[in-house]
Amino acid sequence: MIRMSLAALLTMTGLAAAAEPAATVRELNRGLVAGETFAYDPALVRVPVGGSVRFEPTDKGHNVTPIASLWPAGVPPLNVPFNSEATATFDRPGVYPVQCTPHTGLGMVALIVVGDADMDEFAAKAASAPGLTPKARAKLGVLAGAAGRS
Ligand SMILES: [Cu+2]
Repeated sequence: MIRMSLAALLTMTGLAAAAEPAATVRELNRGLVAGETFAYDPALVRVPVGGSVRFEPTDKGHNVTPIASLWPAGVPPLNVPFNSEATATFDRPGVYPVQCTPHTGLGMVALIVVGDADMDEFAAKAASAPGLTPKARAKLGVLAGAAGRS
């Protein structure tokens, strides 16, 4: 019931549900890196244009929201409510940074890279974008660097 209504919601916002997710991002209370708390796993996802990402509330108390100052212009925001599973499809190339509302200050952010994207340009924007906590900004820089090398 929840999944159906959420799928309808995502379709309304232009992010349609997909049957075959290209990637799954788990929401965790403990990151895979020693000492890291509250993390998406993986925090860096690459999908082709038209690819989809499934968000899985492995641990409770997390959500997925856009980092507004870095979200691609003209693309409806992606919002996955707390403790909800959702699949979003990305139809336009670009870099889509997301955060967990209560844990962005602890660096709970992720990057979804769709198609070919200029990671140097994104990293430069992230370095000066307003409204980012220091840990979120630092992690976005690391993720953008990793994406640029892959
Ligand atoms: Cu969280």
